[in-house]
Amino acid sequence: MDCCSHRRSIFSRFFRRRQDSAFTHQDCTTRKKLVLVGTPNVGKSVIFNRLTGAYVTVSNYPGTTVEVFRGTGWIGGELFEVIDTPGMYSMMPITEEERVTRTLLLNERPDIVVHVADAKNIERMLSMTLQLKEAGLPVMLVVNMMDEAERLGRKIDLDRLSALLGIPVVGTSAALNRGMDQMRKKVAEYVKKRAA
Ligand SMILES: Nc1nc2c(ncn2[C@@H]2O[C@H](COP(=O)(O)OP(=O)(O)OP(=O)(O)O)[C@@H](O)[C@H]2O)c(=O)[nH]1
Ligand SMILES: [Mg+2]
Repeated sequence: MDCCSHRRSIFSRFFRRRQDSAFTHQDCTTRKKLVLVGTPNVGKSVIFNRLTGAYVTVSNYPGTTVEVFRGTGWIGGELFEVIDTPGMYSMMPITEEERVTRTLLLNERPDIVVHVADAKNIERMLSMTLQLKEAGLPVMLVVNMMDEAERLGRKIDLDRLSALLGIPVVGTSAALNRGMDQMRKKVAEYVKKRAA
């Protein structure tokens, strides 16, 4: 049994469509890995749904009751495995969910870690960005819910934030499908640059 046959069997159970047979073992071995992290309620799952197609699997992280969602999507001409993690407040875990997210980040060797933050509370979110960076992870910051921040009259200088943090930063309103193309572009650029 190769690494994708379990996934294929789940797919064929739920999606009896011809496309399923197009999912090959090669896709599993060549695709890049993107992990979405951030505190609860910042829009990780909305972004996950925008990035992935219909074929999403959910499984308990080994040895736990915590659910992890995995899907695939094309970004910049490359196939990515996209992983949606449970919300966490810090890299120093307290809850089982936080422990799972931390373990997953350290074990899965992601090509990119996308820290999703709430634009309305951006100051409080940046300590996690720094923790992810200090852990040596390839992190990019997505400042989501820009629509709500704008409604509150808040302005965020994303270029300056990027320069100060030394990582790519992009603003999105995922629920409105705003900024998603720019996010995909920055993800692709970052992953290509790291691989070069
Ligand atoms: N206004 C606005 N609402 C958003 C945006 N993105 C997500 N939301 C809403 O925010 C809520 C939380 O979104 P989720 O995607 O479930 O958040 P999450 O980070 O996955 O939350 P956990 O799984 O609990 O960690 C939902 O009601 C979304 O519709 C956005 O850009 N703008
Ligand atoms: Mg979620």
